[in-house]
Amino acid sequence: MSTPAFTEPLYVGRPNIPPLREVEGLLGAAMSRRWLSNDGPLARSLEDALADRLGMAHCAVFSSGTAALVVVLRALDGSGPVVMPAFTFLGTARALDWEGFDLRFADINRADHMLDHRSAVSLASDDAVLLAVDIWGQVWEQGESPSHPPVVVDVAHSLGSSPPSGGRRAGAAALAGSLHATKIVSAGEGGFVATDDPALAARLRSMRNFGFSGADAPSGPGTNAKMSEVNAAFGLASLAHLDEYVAANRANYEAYRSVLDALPGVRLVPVGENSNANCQHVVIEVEPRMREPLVAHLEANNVIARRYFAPGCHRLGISSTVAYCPETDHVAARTVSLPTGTAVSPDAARRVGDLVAGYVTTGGP
Ligand code: T4K
Repeated sequence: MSTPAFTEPLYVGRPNIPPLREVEGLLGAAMSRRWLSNDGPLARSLEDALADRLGMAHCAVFSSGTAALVVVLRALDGSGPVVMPAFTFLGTARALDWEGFDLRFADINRADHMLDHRSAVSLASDDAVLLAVDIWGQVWEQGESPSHPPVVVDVAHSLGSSPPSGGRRAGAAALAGSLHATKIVSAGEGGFVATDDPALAARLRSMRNFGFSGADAPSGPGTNAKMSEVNAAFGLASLAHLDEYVAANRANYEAYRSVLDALPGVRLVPVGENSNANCQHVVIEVEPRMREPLVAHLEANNVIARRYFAPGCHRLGISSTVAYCPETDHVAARTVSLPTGTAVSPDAARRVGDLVAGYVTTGGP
């Protein structure tokens, strides 16, 4: 067997790591205070910093992005269906199904992999909530569609991105995100919901804390979805470096683009063409017959690529509604996610691009 191109594995989703002394400083203060969870000062500071960054009036942090999504959909009090794209992390569909939500899967646009407005609206009854997704770090915008239900946007991929036109996105009831280890800003595990609605923010805070609205004051339904101060310390230190992480991702995107742009047999999803996108994911499409051998070829060279997001959520057998999502099927059969983030240098990205280009142009297997 020939020598792999990389001596150490390159992963998709390698965490961005803030300086240890910054985490230590925050953690040390929490330890001195002997306050480790339940709406602690670090969690509150993280909420203020996230609200500021997202341009929203309120933010509540959670134990995970999935918990944030579940709680905000409960807090919106929708008894109707949740319409969501078939092409997203299947964990979201699994968790919402587990919680008893009636899911309807809408199709996506082939060009950018984002939720197709028309498909979503065609599935939405008057009592529905629309869960859109900022896939790969792009920003989903509501557009001019007149009859939208309330919109929650899953911003797990897009912290640090803004709409192509600049400014602030309009119209969403809430933005729900993830601070998982694999995200651009990490708390190890964590999530958040940002909203301009003070009543919704109060419900979110109560629901993540067993339904308490104050000490010994039960007020309604709830669970334990709180973020600890340990996670908040890591999240705060990490958030302070968001702009550096975006710059590293963008440099890697440009390195990949210099090799893969306009290459026959490969389509680089043009996430970075919006100069306001964080480029958290670098994704290519190849012919379905090429995908498995290409992933195996990369792996043999210590490049651990991923098949995000295959299969489409409509193929998991969890919706009562039969979903026809041909664009999702088309895309999910072709995508390969490539390593990026601060653990990958632009030079390494270029070399990974060369591996892809060399394999595809020689016709693969
Ligand atoms: N919405 C969207 C659009 C999402 O993508 C996600 C999560 C969510 C919502 C839900 O948010 P959370 O509830 O997770 O906060 C991973 C992540 O676990 C998941 O957070 C993420 N999306 C999804 C895209 O990727 P897996 O099952 O692929 O994880 P795993 O263990 O295979 O790790 C992914 C890669 O990251 C590996 O190649 C290794 C690397 N890695 C991972 C960890 C945890 C590291 O290098 N270091 C690490 O510490 O789901």
